[in-house]
Order: sequence, then structure tokens, then C-alpha cells
Amino acid sequence: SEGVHMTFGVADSDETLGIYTTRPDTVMGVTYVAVAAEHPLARRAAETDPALAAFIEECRQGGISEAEIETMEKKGHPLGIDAIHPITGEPVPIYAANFVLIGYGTGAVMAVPAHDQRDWEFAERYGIAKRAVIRPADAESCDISAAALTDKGVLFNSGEFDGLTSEQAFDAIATWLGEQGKGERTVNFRLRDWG
Ligand code: WMP
Repeated sequence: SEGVHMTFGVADSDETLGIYTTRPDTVMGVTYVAVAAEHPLARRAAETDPALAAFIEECRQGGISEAEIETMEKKGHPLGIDAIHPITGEPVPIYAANFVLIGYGTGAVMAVPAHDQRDWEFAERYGIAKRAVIRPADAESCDISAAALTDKGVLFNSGEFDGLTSEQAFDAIATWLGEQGKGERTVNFRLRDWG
């Protein structure tokens, strides 16, 4: 798929955390970052966190198929480390999650519970904030009380990107990130792309 690679900071360190997304238009709705159980940041945090280490052990990612990923119960565990949002500079918590694949993209995702259904369910389970930033063109806002709004639309709650369509925002945000050295357009292929 065509998307954007984006670089988050890591709080209290000069490290960075890369993510891959096909919905950069939703970036202002990011309320947490989810990494694969095998992600280096998760492994390192687990060295001093037995509960996290146990969660990582429980995620037998190596042997499951993408189909299983789609249907299995989505579970996660906080790393106790924050990522820094590339545009707003705000800290957002990093979770290890059993449905993030280490072998796809960067093995980490920017989570947008308002606009991705999997993230919505995860945020509901762990009490993480949801932040709506995409509305239908013919509405003032959107209702995400029962489910995520995954359709493309018009940006709001998105600062300088307010009023752009999802398509316009894809370009504007990719350009903005490129100028700041915090991201670029990229393509990632999954097995399913070959049908
Ligand atoms: C996506 C497309 C159209 C309409 C709605 C959507 C939402 O599901 C959605 C998806 C994402 C809303 C918001 C976001 C923020 O980032 B997402 O882009 O989650 C990333 C996603 C890519 C899509 O890649 P694909 O189409 O090639 O599968 O998948 C999520 N992702 C990235 N790396 C991942 C991953 N999921 C699991 N493991 C990884 N390693």
C-alpha cells in the first residue's frame, strides 16, 4: 500500500520511533503508539518490567497468520515510555500490542482510535483517549461513541490542516513532515497485495 513513514521521538531520550501509515490524514488523532511484542523498545522495557516480559512471552506472534491476527482478541501492555508526536510535540503512551506485526512496515503503528476500528477497541479496553479529527463533508463533527469512523472526509481538530479533505491532507502532511525531516511517502507490500 502507499503511505507515509513517520518518525516519532521517544521521551527522555534522543531515540526515534518510526511508524508506517496509509492514513496520514488522521495523524492529529493519534493518542498512542503500538509496537509489536518483538519490537526492540518493548524488549528493552521488558528487562525491568516482569509483567511486560510476561505479556511479550504470551504474544506468540511468530507462528500466527494474518487471518488469525484479524480475528484474535486484541491485547496490549504499556511500555512505561512515551513517544513524542512529530507535529504537536505532545507525549503519547507506547503500548506493546499482540496484533502489530514485527515484519510489516516498521513493526510499529500510530494508533488512531477514532478512525481505525482495531485501535478503537484497544483504546476502549485500556481506557485510552479517542480523538476525532475526520468528519463527513456534510457534517460538523462525527460520532465515535459506538465505533470508529473509518471513511475519508474533511479534517477538523487538526490545527493548520483543518478543512482539508483526507486526500489533500495526505499530501499536505507528507510534505510538512518531509520539510521537517520527520517523514516521507513510502510504499509497503503485504502478502494480501498479491491477492
Ligand atoms: C485504513 C485505510 C482506509 C480506511 C481506514 C483505515 C484505518 O484502518 C486506519 C489505518 C491506519 C486508520 C488510521 C491508521 C493509522 O495507521 B494505519 O495505517 O494503521 C496502519 C495502517 C496500515 C495499513 O497498511 P496496509 O493497508 O498495507 O495493511 O496498517 C497499519 N499497520 C502499519 N504497520 C503495521 C500495521 N498493522 C499491523 N502491523 C504492522 N506492522
